Amino acid sequence: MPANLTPEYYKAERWYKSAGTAEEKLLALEHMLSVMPKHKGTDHLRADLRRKLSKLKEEGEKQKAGKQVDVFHVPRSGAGQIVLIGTPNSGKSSIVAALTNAKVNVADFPFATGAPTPGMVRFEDVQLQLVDMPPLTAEFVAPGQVGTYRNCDVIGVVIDLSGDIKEQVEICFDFLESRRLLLDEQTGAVDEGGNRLGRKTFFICTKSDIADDGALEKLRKLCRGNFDFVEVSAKSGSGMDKLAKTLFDKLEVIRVYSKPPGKDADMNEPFTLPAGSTVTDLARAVHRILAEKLKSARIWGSGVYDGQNVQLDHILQDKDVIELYFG
Ligand SMILES: Nc1nc2c(ncn2[C@@H]2O[C@H](COP(=O)(O)OP(=O)(O)OP(=O)(O)O)[C@@H](O)[C@H]2O)c(=O)[nH]1
Ligand SMILES: [Mg+2]
Repeated sequence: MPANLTPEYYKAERWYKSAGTAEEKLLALEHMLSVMPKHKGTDHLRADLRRKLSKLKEEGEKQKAGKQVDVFHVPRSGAGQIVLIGTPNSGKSSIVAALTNAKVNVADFPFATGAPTPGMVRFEDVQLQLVDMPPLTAEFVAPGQVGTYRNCDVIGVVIDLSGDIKEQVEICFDFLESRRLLLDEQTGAVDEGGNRLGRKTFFICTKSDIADDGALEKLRKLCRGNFDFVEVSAKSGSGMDKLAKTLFDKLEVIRVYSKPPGKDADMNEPFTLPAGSTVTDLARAVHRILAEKLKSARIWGSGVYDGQNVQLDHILQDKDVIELYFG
């Protein structure tokens, strides 16, 4: 009986074949099983995939003891991590060079960047991590590359507005969709353990200095879903301040300044916390053990009186100054 496999299944199969790590292979296999039509024609294939899956799980348990170095794993730093994606020569390294001190390779030939390269972007009083990446093409994605995206907070899709916009969009969407990295209406994208697979995504539209009029509009029309677009030029520097702000906004973090009782707050070193964090969350960030002894807090900031006493479950706002009292 024919298996009659769907395009979604073949997409998942490509994800499996290009996966560079056991974790990613496992996710891909689980997805292949979940999108495979269930009928007699697929019985054998299903059994085969289940076997592969349990073998991978067994091997994973064994390997946990001695982990290998993974060049695609970029340890996080600062208030959050944004990783760039794009086709060759789209201008990824130029953006990282413009916003950070990282030593990246900008060149007018493709595949100039061979490994993830992080740099720190300063936005007001916080540091954000921006990661340059090797390019994607329709034919080639470095094994393991998906791991960098899976691990980040936000994905920035870099599109060269002076290039073939349709082709770039197709290549980037194909990669992100097939690896379940997009957050869209269908993908609350979670794996079987309930872990989130998708990442927030937005578009950085570059080379605006040499793009045709209407290039950005063309890009907007090609992108299915609800995305933000920031237009920049690494050559002229236009749009770079807005991009730094967008990187901060996309991370959805707040800055909070801790104030010792009776003294001024240290306004140079904010704590960064996920938006929606409470006074207790801040106390945990300040000192995990002391947090249990937190008794009360006073806040200077938006929506409160100066020095107002607040409950421990009070939700903090960006730029609040807080005095914590421990018992
Ligand atoms: N005119 C113009 N040229 C740009 C701009 N940004 C990048 N370039 C040029 O485009 C070429 C490629 O830039 P890179 O930043 O190296 O591109 P990349 O995406 O990192 O390339 P790969 O590492 O190969 O993926 C270089 O010659 C840059 O000088 C821009 O905003 N305007
Ligand atoms: Mg590069």
